[in-house]
Parts: sequence; C-alpha cells; structure tokens
Amino acid sequence: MRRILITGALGQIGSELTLEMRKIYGSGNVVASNRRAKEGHEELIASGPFEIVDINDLQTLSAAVDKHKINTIVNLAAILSAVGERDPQQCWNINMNGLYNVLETAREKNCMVFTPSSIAAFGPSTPKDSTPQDTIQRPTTMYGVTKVAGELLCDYYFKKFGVDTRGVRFPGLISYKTLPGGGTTDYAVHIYYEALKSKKYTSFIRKGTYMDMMYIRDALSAIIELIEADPGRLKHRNAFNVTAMSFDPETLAASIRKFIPEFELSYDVDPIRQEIADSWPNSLDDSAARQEWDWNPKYDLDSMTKDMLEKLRVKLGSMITIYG
Ligand code: NAD
Ligand code: AKB
Repeated sequence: MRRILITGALGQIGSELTLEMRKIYGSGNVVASNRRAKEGHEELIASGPFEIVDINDLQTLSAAVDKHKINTIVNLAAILSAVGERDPQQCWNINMNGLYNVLETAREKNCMVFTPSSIAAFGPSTPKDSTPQDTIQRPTTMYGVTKVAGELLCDYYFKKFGVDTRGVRFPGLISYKTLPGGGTTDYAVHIYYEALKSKKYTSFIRKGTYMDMMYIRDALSAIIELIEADPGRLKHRNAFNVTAMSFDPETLAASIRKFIPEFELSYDVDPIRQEIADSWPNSLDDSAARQEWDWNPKYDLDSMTKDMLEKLRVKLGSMITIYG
C-alpha cells in the first residue's frame, strides 16, 4: 500500500495533487505538508493528514516520514524561475539542499521519490524546436541550474543507492485553484483571470515567444502515471520531457477570443522574465515519455481554455458571458 508524503503541498501543483491522490489512495494514506500553513487551503488541510515540514530541516522531514510510515515522497517544495532570479541563494538552498534532504531520507527509509524538473533545465544553446530528450543542458538561471543538478542527483541516488527516483520536465502549468508561485510562464494563468475580470490583459511576455504548456489535469496524470509505471520499462527515470501544447501570447489570446470575443491583449514586457523565456525551448519532443510509460495528454489549447474559463468564472463570480 502506498503511504505518500507531499512536500510543498500548498503550492500550485500540490494543492490539486493532494486531493487527487486522496481520491485514489485514500485520504489517510496521503500526508500533505508545507513549510507553513497558508490561507485559502482550509479544505485541503481538513481533508486528511497535514504536517508543517520544511525540507531544509532534515529532522522534521525524517520524523514525518517515520510518523506516517511513508514509502513514497512527492517533493514539490521549490522556488520557481522568476523568484529564483530575485533570490538565487534561497533558490539553491531549497531546490538543492532541500532535495538532498529528501533523497537522504528516502535512502535511509527506503522510499520512492518523485521530484519534478522543468523546461528551465534547458538553456540558450539547447536546440529550440522539438527539443530532444537527451540534449545540451546549459541553463542560464539559478532555477535552471538547480533543475539540471536535481536531475543528476536523482539519477545518482538511483544508480548508487537504488532509490526509486522518478521525475518529469514539466512545461508551464495552467490551473485555476491556486495561483502559480512566481515563474515565467505565469502570464498564461493570469491572462484567464483578467479575461474574466476586465476582458483585457497586459502581457509581460513578448508576442512571438513560444513556450510549452500543459493543463493541470494532464500534469496530475503525468505524476500519478509515472509513479505507477513499470520500472522495467523506464530508461530515463528522472527527467522525462512532457508537453501538451506550445503557444505564444497571441495564440493564447486567439483561443480566449473564441469564448470571449471582445478580449484585448496588450504588452508591457518585463526584461527579466523575457530573458528567461528566450532561453527556454519553443517546443519539446516527449516521445521517450510516450514510449516508456504511455504518456498521452488529453487537453489541447481550446479544450483547456474552455475548462479554465468555465471553472474560473464560478470561482471569481464573474458575470462575463462565455460563448462556445
Ligand atoms: P509553488 O511555488 O506553487 O509551490 C511550492 C510550495 O512549496 C509552496 O507552497 C511553498 O510554500 C512551499 N515551500 C517552499 N519552500 C519550502 C521548504 N523549504 N519546505 C517546504 N515547503 C516549501 O510551486 P509549484 O508550481 O507547485 O511547483 C512544484 C514543483 O514543480 C517545483 O519543483 C517546480 O519547479 C516544478 N514545476 C512547476 C511548474 C509550474 O508551472 N507550476 C513547471 C515546471 C516545474
Ligand atoms: C516557471 O515559469 O518558473 C515554471 C516552470 C516552467 O518551471 N512555471
């Protein structure tokens, strides 16, 4: 039986993954944790076990694993790209020293570890289109540096110590429950909120900047499917390219206009986040994930837009009419 500890569970992914995993594995078997409790997550905290765990505190992490007889750690605690450029020391400390604590705990207590990498693990010298699974990785952000190093560290713990480590390189994730935590792809979430508030949005990412993206429903499936995948089929383990779509702000606005025809997009480019976006791929080749564990996303741009707008309209109490 799986006994799962999710770190960083009150973030964009964890706040949805916890509830999804509780449906599948049973509420009592999925322990949510975060370095602090946050407002707005009362439902999640009440729906099963919750612990305050800072992954930089090895003793507390280890005690939570013992207390709940954990055999699977899903490590979502991290600092994302834009915040990471503002505070690179904190980014290194949490993304690397925290991950090291997670892996050491897993080694000592015989746990599986899932930890996500990102398209940020690539850099300006990586092939930009249909970026291969195995290719040049020379990222230019601290976040990207920690993501490549994290991929390698997870590979090392598997080869050296036999820890069952697994992970994917997520693209920008789009969701409506919890706002993203300070990344470069966040514009693609904010745009839906503003479309439903004022029918207009000012993008901090320039027209023509393509990045891979994915709807949260597919991201949750990727995590659960890879955790449950037959280890005998896995050749890459820790850094599978996964994607569902690639678009620039104009393409996204065109999709929103199918449902809100008056929607207007303008630009006020943020040079720091633009530079980060320019260093990332336009589109990924995710054939290894498709071959090794049958990865197959369900949402394309328009089906994601429809669901986002419908769900957010209810959440925001928006009176704007959605067509289509
Ligand atoms: P997020 O910023 O929304 O959430 C991170 C959570 O971790 C927050 O609740 C934060 O309070 C918590 N946290 C921070 N430091 C901690 C610490 N030391 N100990 C315990 N908790 C701590 O992030 P997310 O979007 O949910 O991302 C989760 C993982 O997925 C990260 O590794 C991220 O790099 C990766 N990822 C996310 C995306 C995306 O678009 N969301 C894309 C690619 C990869
Ligand atoms: C970010 O923009 O930092 C994240 C990511 C793609 O890793 N969304």
